[in-house]
Amino acid sequence: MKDRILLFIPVYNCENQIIRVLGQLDSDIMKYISEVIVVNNRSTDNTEEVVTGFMDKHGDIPVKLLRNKENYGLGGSHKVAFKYAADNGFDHVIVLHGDDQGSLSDFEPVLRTGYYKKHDCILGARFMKGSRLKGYSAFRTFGNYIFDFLFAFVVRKKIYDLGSGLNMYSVEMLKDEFYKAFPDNLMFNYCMILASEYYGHDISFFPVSWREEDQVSNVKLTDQAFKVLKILFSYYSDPSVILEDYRDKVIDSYEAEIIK
Ligand SMILES: Nc1nc2c(ncn2[C@@H]2O[C@H](COP(=O)(O)OP(=O)(O)O)[C@@H](O)[C@H]2O)c(=O)[nH]1
Ligand SMILES: [Mg+2]
Repeated sequence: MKDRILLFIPVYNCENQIIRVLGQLDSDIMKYISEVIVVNNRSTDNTEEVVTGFMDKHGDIPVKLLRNKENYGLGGSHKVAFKYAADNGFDHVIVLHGDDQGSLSDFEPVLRTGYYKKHDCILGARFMKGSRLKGYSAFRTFGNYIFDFLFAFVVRKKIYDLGSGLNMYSVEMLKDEFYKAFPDNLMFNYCMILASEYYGHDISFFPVSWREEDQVSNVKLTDQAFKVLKILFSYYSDPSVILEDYRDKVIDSYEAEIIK
């Protein structure tokens, strides 16, 4: 039987970029994807109108628009989407950020060859042989190499990205919600890397392209760097810290309403 693959697009104030992301959903890539969910994390701009406008024009593309009950952050949006994937019988879920920094077509070989079936997660890598970066300063690239190296040391496998915006997960691996108490913010992906070592998930990196043009990054570089190091060192001294609750606010159930 054909795998059921869900494409999850997290969006937060992406009114200018989301139309380009949805424009990537051509027939070459949609032949692999059963459904697309755009998860709006309570944007304050016209992101939703742009998405519904696209849906009206392209009735043939199976897109749904969901709106989080509260602003859950990027990590929280992952929790909404992972649960949706499990509840609705999907086999795999692809994450593609809604701010048009990545290209879904970079995963076409992964999908065509069935490479995704061989691993629990395929992580898009920006800092690997074959990766292509546009609009990234040398400093930022260098910083990422250092962090990848530090994580690699702790988890004892090669790490080529701590969290790009293009990743693919097997839903089987996500079913027990080991990630439920991970941070709801942009730190979510760092914990997913540590979890891969703790739970023995089989992760594999795949080189992707990444661009920064008109996007507004919400990562505050130094602030984030310190927080990441703190989690990394505490995990290094005692891996069971991964079981702690990393959220600022405990949420029992991450819920989203289907808008359209
Ligand atoms: N910053 C931020 N991004 C969110 C949130 N919810 C969903 N997102 C989406 O998460 C993705 C990554 O966020 P971004 O700020 O661009 O981070 P960066 O690309 O890693 O610098 C984008 O597609 C956002 O639209 C949120 O609450 N805050
Ligand atoms: Mg971004």
